[in-house]
Amino acid sequence: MTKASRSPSAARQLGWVLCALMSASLAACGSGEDRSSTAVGAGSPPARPPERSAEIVIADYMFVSAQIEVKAGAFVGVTNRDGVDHTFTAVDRSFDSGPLRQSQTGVVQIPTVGTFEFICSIHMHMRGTVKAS
Ligand SMILES: [Cu+2]
Repeated sequence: MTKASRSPSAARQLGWVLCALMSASLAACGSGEDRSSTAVGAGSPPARPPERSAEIVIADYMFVSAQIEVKAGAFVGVTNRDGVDHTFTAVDRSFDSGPLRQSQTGVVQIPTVGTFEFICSIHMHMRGTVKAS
């Protein structure tokens, strides 16, 4: 219930006039007191990395924590701790990290509700299951 008080525009105008007088025709009044002078750039805010709901580690040609449960739409991080490339790939291709090198982490989004078997598409015996509710 606070009433917004009027800004002291007189002081602001005085500063502006002084600045205008001093710089005369230079038009160099760069003080940022006029908010309309702050250009809003066309650039979008920096993209935040998606918040991950689960982490899977690949080690010794196996998915550690190979059975996970997440919400549909969740992001899952997969980190390869082996010296060879692996992937984190849904059997039905609902998601695919692509090849992950040693120490590389990929992030995939689980698209819908369902149970997704996943494999490493390079080593097809590596398996696990994501259950999305
Ligand atoms: Cu592999």
